[in-house]
This record gives sequence, C-alpha cells and structure tokens, in this order.
Amino acid sequence: MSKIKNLPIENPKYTVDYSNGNMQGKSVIELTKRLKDLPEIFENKQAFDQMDTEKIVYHVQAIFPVEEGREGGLFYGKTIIEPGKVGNEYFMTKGHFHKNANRAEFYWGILGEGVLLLMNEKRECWAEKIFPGSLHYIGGTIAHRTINTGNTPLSFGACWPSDAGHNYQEIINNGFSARLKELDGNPLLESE
Ligand code: S6P
Ligand code: ZN
Repeated sequence: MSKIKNLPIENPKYTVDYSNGNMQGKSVIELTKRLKDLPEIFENKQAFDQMDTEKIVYHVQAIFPVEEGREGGLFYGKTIIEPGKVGNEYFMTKGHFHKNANRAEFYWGILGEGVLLLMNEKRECWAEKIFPGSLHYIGGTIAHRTINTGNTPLSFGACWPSDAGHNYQEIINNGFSARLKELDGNPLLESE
C-alpha cells in the first residue's frame, strides 16, 4: 500500500507589485517620515523653518518575519521618497550605519530617479545613481542614505539581515561628509 499523501499548496504570505514596489500581506509595517521628524538632516535651517513641517518626505514598508536583532533572518522593505527640496537640497532619508557593522544590504531601484550616498568609517563619501533596475550592494561598514533627485516619487527596495540593527546617532551627530544639492537644474555632490 502506498503511503503518499497530498499536501496543500498555499498562497504566499506576501505579494509585491513590481510596478511600484508596494507590498501586501499580513504584518507589513508602515512608517512615514515628515519634515518635523527630520530636523537634523537638512543644511538650510532657515528654509526648513519656512516649510510645512507636516509635509511627508518618505514612507517605508517593511516585513520583519523574525524578531529584530535575531541572527539568521532577513528583512525586506521598500521606501518611497517624495520629490522635494529644502532650500536647494533634495528630499532624502535620515541615513544610517548598521549597528552590527558586518551586516550588508541590497538596494534596488523600482521607480523614479535618485542617488544612493555611501560613506565609509573614515568619512569618505561616494555615490551611485538609482533608477528602475539599478542594483546596489552596500557593504556592512558603509553608511547609506537615499536621495530623490527627480520630480516624481523615488521607490527602491531593500533586503538586509535581521540582526543588522541601525545606528542613526552617528549620522545625527556628524552627518555625511557630502551633500547632494541642485545647481542650475542638475544634482551636484558637494564634499566637505
Ligand atoms: C534598512 C534599510 C531601509 C531604510 C529606509 C529608510 O536597513 O536601509 O529600509 O531603513 O530606506 O531610511 P532610514 O535611514 O530612515 O532608515
Ligand atoms: Zn540599512
């Protein structure tokens, strides 16, 4: 007698719309950052103070299948940065180092155009263009910030280890050593 059983083939826990990166599924976390949440990152404080601080700068969706900080898992996310500027500096994310300094990350461009700003522990900066289909490997010790240089939303995906953690304080205290500004309609990376 055969002991073969038929097992169910289930639907996936999550789905992704690859036209914009939007994720759906149980326990997809949503986070919104407005100008009022980002008082430290823009250089022109006068321009910042004149803006509506409720204005949305970016939204994040993320899936944490395991508890944050646990070794061995992966997290998956998508960020949409709205188009906009504070003075002549483009809207951008806070940026961070990973707390666990040997945990790397992948980013990939989905919609819009932007720049990935990278900085090593010696505070040396460099940058890569983000566009639909671009793929970016971010080494574990490299701080990363994304910037929308276009007139439409910039959407990008991310995948990182569940025990990477985030060190935002170093960037809040000392910033990146380069800033991306618009000059005569084009992005210009100004270094310290
Ligand atoms: C997490 C990953 C992204 C960012 C997101 C927002 O390691 O790099 O999901 O969290 O793009 O940026 P930030 O700097 O505010 O976390
Ligand atoms: Zn990261």
